[in-house]
Amino acid sequence: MTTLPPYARRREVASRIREVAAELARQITEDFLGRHPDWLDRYGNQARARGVEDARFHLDFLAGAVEGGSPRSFEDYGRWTAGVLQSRGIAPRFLTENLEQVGDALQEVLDPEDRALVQMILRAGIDAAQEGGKGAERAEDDEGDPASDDDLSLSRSIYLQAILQGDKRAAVTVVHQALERHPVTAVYRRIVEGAQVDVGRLWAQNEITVAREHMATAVSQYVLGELYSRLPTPETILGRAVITGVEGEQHQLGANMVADLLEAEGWSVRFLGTQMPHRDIVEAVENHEADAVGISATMLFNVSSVANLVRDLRAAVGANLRIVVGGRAFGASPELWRDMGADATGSDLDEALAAFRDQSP
Ligand code: B12
Repeated sequence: MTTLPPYARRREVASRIREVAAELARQITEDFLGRHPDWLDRYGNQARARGVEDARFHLDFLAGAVEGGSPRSFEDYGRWTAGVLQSRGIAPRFLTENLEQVGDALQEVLDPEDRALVQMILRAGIDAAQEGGKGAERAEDDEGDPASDDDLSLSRSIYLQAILQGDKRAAVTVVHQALERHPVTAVYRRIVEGAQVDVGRLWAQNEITVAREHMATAVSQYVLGELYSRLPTPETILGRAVITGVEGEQHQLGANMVADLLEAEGWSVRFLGTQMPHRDIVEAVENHEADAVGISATMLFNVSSVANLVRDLRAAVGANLRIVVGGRAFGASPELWRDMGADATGSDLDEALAAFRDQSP
């Protein structure tokens, strides 16, 4: 087992991988198509464009896993990618071949002392990909639905059907009915979040189109607005917070939930959405005179963007600002929040709220 180098070193290696990623993705794809000329016959120029895109994705995710020091996150990536490709008719052996190419190409450009770390993390992904995506589905299922036989599970599946049909009224009715019997955090997490995870799984398995996924998410976004209007408005202010995504991150529903529930607890919250230039985030934190900032990232390749924002906030506002980071990107790298200088993390709504209350572990 390779011992992990310190975070600062891992960040440098990740940054080196990102620096060469565009060029390596092109080289790897040319080399792959040279070995498999039939792909050009079958997919035409798309083969090249898609190949470069995929190889770039492998490299960007690998950089995220290296920065996080987390073989498990690249293992998840290997399993997930194998599943996505398999459901589109591409066998896992092509993925493992592609990932082996990534390893070979990186050997040439990395310092000798960094190669073992990168190979160890890459290997976790290759081994998982070899299993052919088995288990990817289960991991997603478990994530959103700890108990499967209660009425919240039933609400989740009715809600899922409603959002897949683009039926706002039905979706709103399901959550309103559930609110009569369950706490609001359970409704957010078990119904809205659970169904969004289902939508992701259906997209990954090629069972719904991107358009359908967008429509379903637009309905959930609307439902969050509806739920917001039903949240309590406490009179005492617990503190002031800014919640935001980072540059490069497009997922914002999770951060939106955290922002709304913090507000319901008594925080004065400004929610910035995502894809904001970091200097504007820093300015918003200063203008709101925030005591705390919540930073959300879903994609593993955005963890360095979160680290950059933490650094910029510390430089501008100082050590007293409470910085809480979270989102799916942190799921398989349990120590990363600490490494990047944040004060706390939380993997779900309850943990997120506790992290702002300064009760995190
Ligand atoms: C909707 C969606 C999109 C939408 C997002 C729109 C929007 N307005 O948010 C769009 C279309 C933009 C999108 C794009 C992409 N997506 Co997408 N997307 C999803 C989907 C289906 C739902 C996301 C969601 O709403 N989840 C529900 C929320 C509530 O959950 P959450 O974000 O995890 O938040 C919770 C916790 O993480 C935590 N939390 C969140 N933020 C914070 C912050 C703090 C401070 C704390 C403490 C806690 C915390 O609390 C929340 C509540 O419990 C997911 C499936 C999934 N499993 O989530 C895929 C998913 C995340 N996407 C995926 C992919 C691959 C992509 C794309 C790469 C697709 C592509 N080829 O273009 C791009 C990447 C874009 C980018 N650069 O960011 C994959 C990621 C797989 C992987 N291995 O990483 C997923 C898992 C789908 C799948 N099963 O394959 N996506």
